[in-house]
Amino acid sequence: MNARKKIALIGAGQIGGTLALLAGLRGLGDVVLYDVVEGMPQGKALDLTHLAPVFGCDFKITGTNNIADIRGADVCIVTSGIPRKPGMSRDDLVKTNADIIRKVADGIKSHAPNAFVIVITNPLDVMTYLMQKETGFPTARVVGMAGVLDTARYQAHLAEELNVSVSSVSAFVLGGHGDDMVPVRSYTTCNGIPVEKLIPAEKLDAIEKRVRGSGGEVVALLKTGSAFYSPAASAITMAEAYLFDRRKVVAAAAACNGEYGVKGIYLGVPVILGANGVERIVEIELSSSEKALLQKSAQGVQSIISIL
Ligand code: TXD
Repeated sequence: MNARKKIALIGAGQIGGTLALLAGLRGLGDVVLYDVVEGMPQGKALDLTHLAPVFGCDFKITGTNNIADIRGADVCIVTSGIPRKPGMSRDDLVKTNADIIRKVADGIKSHAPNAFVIVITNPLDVMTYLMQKETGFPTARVVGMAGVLDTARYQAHLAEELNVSVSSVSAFVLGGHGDDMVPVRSYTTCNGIPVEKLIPAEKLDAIEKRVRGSGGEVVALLKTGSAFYSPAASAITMAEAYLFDRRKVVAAAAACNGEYGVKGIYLGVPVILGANGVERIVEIELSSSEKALLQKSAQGVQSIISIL
């Protein structure tokens, strides 16, 4: 019989707690919730331990302030850092969160050297890049979650506009996880029908503008903190693709090595996620305006890397 998988959640805040709930409900394995705040991960773990019997879920969840407890984790999902406050850009976060990522990377390298690492902390593409550099893990085992979420936001608003099921909309949002992300209209369809044939261009422009600003829209409404349900769900789908070798095609921040004319940085591109992590970056032909936007987005990521 296979041993249960171990999922380490680094950061037990809003997203970390939701990740623990979803990992438990979806039967990913046993969960370790780690945070520097004393008592909080233990409290959330105890609460979730009490939830498990309600749904008949046999997952073991522990909370800890000792990073060594992530020992031997199969998957680490990293949310440690500070979230955006209203009016703050994702890039303002760079210095504080970089120091946190360096510490956490050191812990992952020492205690979970074979883990698949999914980074969520903002600024996403840069923190994922830093995680890979600091751990020295193969690039296939370090990936950033943003594209799944940005794509889901695009799908949600397109489905709303078309008044169809979200599952009928297939879309891609590429590029960095910032205001210059690139919704790829040319590959976005409603069950194979190009959205451009169903929705007028001006309406699509407005939807894409909203998608680019969705994170900020949530921040402005919440006033304290940023989105957490949908980011957690998005990372869980990526963890499942790895743990269950789904070979799922998703948009994710991956280490580009010349694909899309981008080299040496992490950027949101279509990837196949399976048992080896990022199995492959899928290159699709983009329109010239989409190409130009992706280049601009890559330059934005590069300029934050130079702050590090
Ligand atoms: O699409 C995406 N990638 C994102 C990213 C979508 C939404 C939010 N995104 C970013 O995720 C956000 O800007 C933050 O950088 C992270 C985590 O967001 P969350 O809402 O979970 O933030 P919280 O609730 O503040 O939780 C962060 C936790 C908090 O409990 C801190 O005590 C903890 O991180 N923290 C640490 N944990 C472990 N180790 C260290 N060093 C540490 N420092 C802080």
